[in-house]
Amino acid sequence: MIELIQFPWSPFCLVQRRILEYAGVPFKKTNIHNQDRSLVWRLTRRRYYGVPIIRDGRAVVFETDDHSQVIAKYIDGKYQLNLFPRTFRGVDRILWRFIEEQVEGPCFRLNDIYWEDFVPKAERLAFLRFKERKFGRGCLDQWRTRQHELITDLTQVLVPFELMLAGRPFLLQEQPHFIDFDLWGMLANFLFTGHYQLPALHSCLNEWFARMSKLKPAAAQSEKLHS
Ligand SMILES: N[C@@H](CCC(=O)N[C@@H](CS)C(=O)NCC(=O)O)C(=O)O
Repeated sequence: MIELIQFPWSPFCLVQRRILEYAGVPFKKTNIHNQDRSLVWRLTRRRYYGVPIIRDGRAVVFETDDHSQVIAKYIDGKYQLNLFPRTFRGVDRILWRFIEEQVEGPCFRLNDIYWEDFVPKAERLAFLRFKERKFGRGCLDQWRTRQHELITDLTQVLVPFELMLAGRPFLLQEQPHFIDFDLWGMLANFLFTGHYQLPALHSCLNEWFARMSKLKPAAAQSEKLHS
């Protein structure tokens, strides 16, 4: 059984969790502590400390750079999900960079404003220190002060996706593409604590998000198509 090693709120982990759910196979989720990456470090033979990673029997799969998508491609190949069709090769890379930079930026900051909701007490010191070392002292308070501005930024950055969804059920085609899962993960991170809703004016995006959240496993869908 595949094991997903993760933080439950991480946008990148949410992407892989949703793909595994879509694959319709049983998988195990192992949550690690933000400040204790020893399991990841050990499994990757001291080559990686980020999350997510997956373990599948003797194989341990992890990203090789910020935009490599090694894990998603591994799951895609193993379960024949066709999430990276040839038609969009190249275009998909531009899109996932945009999603993981421009969309992820406001999403994780808006989620982190409520960090005390999801970081256990014992891990808060390490979490705060990690954030402040990476984004500067007082960053979480600054994001709280800028909350409305960040929501406006997010609304703006989602416009292209709303337009893409005006004419089809998923972002690029009639079936979900990796890009759908990638955007879903960023937005699921934004919505993680339950303090927000997706911008109401993006009605197609709201419908798409609900569709993506209850997507039936790929195998069940193709059985339906061929029955
Ligand atoms: N592009 C990577 C990004 C993964 C990533 O940034 N993970 C964060 C958690 S959300 C992490 O573990 N970063 C390293 C660290 O926190 O030290 C992916 O898609 O998996």
